[in-house]
Amino acid sequence: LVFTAALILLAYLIGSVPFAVVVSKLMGLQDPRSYGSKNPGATNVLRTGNKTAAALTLLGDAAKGWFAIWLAEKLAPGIAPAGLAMVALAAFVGHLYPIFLGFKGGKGVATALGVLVAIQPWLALATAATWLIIAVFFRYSSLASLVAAFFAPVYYVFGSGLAWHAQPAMGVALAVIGVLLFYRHRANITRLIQGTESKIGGGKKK
Ligand code: NKO
Repeated sequence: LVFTAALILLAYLIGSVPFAVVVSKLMGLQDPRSYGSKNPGATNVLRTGNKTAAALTLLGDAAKGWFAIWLAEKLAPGIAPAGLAMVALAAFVGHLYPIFLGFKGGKGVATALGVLVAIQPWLALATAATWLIIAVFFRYSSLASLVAAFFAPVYYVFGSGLAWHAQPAMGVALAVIGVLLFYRHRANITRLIQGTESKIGGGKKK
């Protein structure tokens, strides 16, 4: 149990590494917390026009979610489903409230994707496809994230028995991740309703 707690803490620390800030610093770009939505995330880094930096941010933030779970399974092969669900949640929470940024982090979309990849690659693919479809049709990154976050737990539960066996604890963790993701997008939700949300590739508010 102490070991599981240590793995949860480790997952939180891994999730806390803010790739938007790290990548921007390494590439000599402005701190993403100073422009656009002020969010340290791939979408906001894209607002600099630097697609490579945005892609690296997405990759890094997703990789850490995947890595936290992979590492926990590696270090504790027999970890209980509830323990692993806590590890998944901890990595996600690390991105939202990172100790390295004074607990002011991102919105968790890329990190949640990484978590899904570790839990169930097909689930991750279905969720990412959902994100992409909404993004292509509506051009709002935030809207795509919200729709994907709603469907991820739904897919997880309803896909159970078809392609995987859903663990109740992990289902709860995904639902909590979805709720937190919505909570972190509340300013985006307001902007979407008001029609002032910025579109992907738009650069600035319409
Ligand atoms: O700057 O407030 P902003 O407009 O930047 O940003 C809103 C945006 C923040 O998220 C990001 C990350 C973008 C990642 C894009 C690829 C996502 C692929 C689909 C993953 C969905 C996972 C949700 C699972 C929840 C359980 O939203």
